[in-house]
Amino acid sequence: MAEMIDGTVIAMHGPLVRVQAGESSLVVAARRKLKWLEPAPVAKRLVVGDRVTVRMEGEDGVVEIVHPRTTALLRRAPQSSRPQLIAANVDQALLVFAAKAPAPRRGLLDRFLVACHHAGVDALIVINKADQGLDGVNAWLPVYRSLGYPVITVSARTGRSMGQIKRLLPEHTTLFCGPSGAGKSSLLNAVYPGFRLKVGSLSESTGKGTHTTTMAELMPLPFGGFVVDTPGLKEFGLWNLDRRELEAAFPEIAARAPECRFADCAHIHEPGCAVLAAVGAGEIDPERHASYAGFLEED
Ligand SMILES: Nc1nc2c(ncn2[C@@H]2O[C@H](COP(=O)(O)OP(=O)(O)OP(=O)(O)O)[C@@H](O)[C@H]2O)c(=O)[nH]1
Ligand SMILES: [Mg+2]
Ligand SMILES: [Zn+2]
Repeated sequence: MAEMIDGTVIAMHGPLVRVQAGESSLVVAARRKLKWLEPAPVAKRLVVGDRVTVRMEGEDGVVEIVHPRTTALLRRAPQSSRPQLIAANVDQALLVFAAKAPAPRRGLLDRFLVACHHAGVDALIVINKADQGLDGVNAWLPVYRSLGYPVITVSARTGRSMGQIKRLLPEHTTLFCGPSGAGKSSLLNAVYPGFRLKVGSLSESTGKGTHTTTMAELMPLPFGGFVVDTPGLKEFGLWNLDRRELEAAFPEIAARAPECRFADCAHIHEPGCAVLAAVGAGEIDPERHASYAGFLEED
């Protein structure tokens, strides 16, 4: 007699899937033809965070059904036109950058912010390695604070402000993402040493991370909630964003758009553009506008 068990995908190992069901963790196969409950997702591929129903026949299990996702964080797969899912059903994302090394790239931060907005995932900006000095990032962090994004400066090494991170996590499923070497795994080890995640060093020649974490993994916290450690992302292509959605992901642009002369203004070079006027007047940060303009061209 088959037994049906509901659980959450916590890791993908090639054709095998690790599913957490209550206290037990099962390694099972994925059926070639999975049944996706409605509404069917954009990317029909199992990913960590997916809620599934497994059919167990004795010791052997197979994922049969995938339940609808509450959120799906997508990017355009590198060198491809297909969407790639980073994780399913996360409700908040910590966008982790280092204060100095590897040098934080605002363009990448803006991409993450757009993707989170699109996916309906709350985004928080975490600047790790505060022990390296915050002068560099303090030049631009106020831009993001004034837009309403929570900004937390911490150090996994010294433990500075780690309590702020810990308090965010219970009862949430939190994705840690950011470039390789920013310290995502180090932060998770500082939150809960029991994770014992492998931590890498920065390349001496490039100052970049060396891609130590190779697979996204969902991990339960002893005090409730789940976290997802992810491999560092160099690129983050935005997936299928139309102009309106892109505009909505930039709150400072969306706020001015109704005052533009043309209803379909793209805020690039149109006459009577209230967004460009605000950039000129120093009311919208020019780098943010440059990110917007760059993303608009990508499609
Ligand atoms: N100075 C300083 N170094 C840190 C801090 N946190 C992490 N590091 C160092 O940064 C390097 C990279 O840390 P990881 O935790 O492996 O970074 P990651 O973001 O998980 O990188 P990937 O798994 O490659 O994506 C290691 O050498 C850590 O010791 C910090 O707060 N301060
Ligand atoms: Mg890592
Ligand atoms: Zn405009």
